[in-house]
Amino acid sequence: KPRVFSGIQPSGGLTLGNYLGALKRFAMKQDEGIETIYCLVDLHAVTVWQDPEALRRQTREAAAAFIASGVDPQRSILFNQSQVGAHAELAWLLNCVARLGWMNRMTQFKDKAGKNAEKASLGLYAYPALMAADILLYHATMVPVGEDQKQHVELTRDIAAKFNHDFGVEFFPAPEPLIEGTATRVMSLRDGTKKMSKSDPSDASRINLTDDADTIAKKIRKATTDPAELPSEIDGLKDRPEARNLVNIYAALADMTPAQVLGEYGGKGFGTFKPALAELAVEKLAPISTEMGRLMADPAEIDAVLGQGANKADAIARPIVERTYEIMGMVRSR
Ligand code: AQP
Repeated sequence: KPRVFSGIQPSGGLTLGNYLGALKRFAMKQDEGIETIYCLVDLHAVTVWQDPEALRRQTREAAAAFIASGVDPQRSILFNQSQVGAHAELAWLLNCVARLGWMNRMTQFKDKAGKNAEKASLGLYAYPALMAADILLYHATMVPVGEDQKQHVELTRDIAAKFNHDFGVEFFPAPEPLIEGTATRVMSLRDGTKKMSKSDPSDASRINLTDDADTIAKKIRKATTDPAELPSEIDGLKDRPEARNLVNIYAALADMTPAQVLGEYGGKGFGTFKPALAELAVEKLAPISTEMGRLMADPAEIDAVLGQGANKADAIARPIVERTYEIMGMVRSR
């Protein structure tokens, strides 16, 4: 039976990249009638330092962003990871299945640890094994993610296969990464070769879901671009990462293909295209930030939603982690 699992770290305010690469598609999967489980991965967030008060606020804000983007807690399971203990339990078991050689190939660790990897937390190194646990704990078959997470889903497949092979079982199904649409990798507004990221020190590099209309318009107006006009064919975007990024963002927001966008704006300059993009972005994002503001006014209600989601998640996860202990030979007697 198809089952979708995906997550987002509440490690800062969410960006347009998170919205187009993840949240918008999460709501679409739910609306296709597939069973959907969505998690605010707070255990992943603390692999780098998080101020405790900020983490609490960001977790609630991320929950509000999910709901405002169309994830309905009645139809999807929405919860924060640390409230379902089985995530950490299965992660430990999978730490003992994953191989150091596999972990050493993970590019996200290299990117996030930077030059001084000795100073990175052990948790940051083990991050992909925790992510494998998140997915396998629900026997999820589909994982909608942005392009940056593809390698981790592939590692999850390797961990599942090794577990099944080592214990001679067909227990964990191999999940498929779902990387769909024109916004699988939204780039920084300041540098078309870098991913738009909530942890980028430059606020001008990203659009936050909580930015007001003026801020959104200003950031798009100031986005780095070359001086040429937009081409009429996709091929013309090949060596123009900044132009390509803005066209892809427009396409994803408008539910068009990049070719359709160029059909409309090919031959026009950024003086025309940027204001049109800003208007479209404000039109699509303003209702989300308004709804987030409304939900954030009642944090107790958000906490209640996350608690109910955690109960539903636990009902699926607990038997699967128990079975994993049994398969591995641990005595279960209570
Ligand atoms: N720029 C992006 N374009 C498309 N998809 C993106 N995602 C993130 N950035 C982009 C997708 O959002 C989901 C949640 O990501 P995450 O918050 O768990 O971690 P991340 O990928 O590390 O995202 P950030 O924003 O870059 O966070 P920081 O700065 O904290 O590392 C994933 O599906 C991701 O692909």
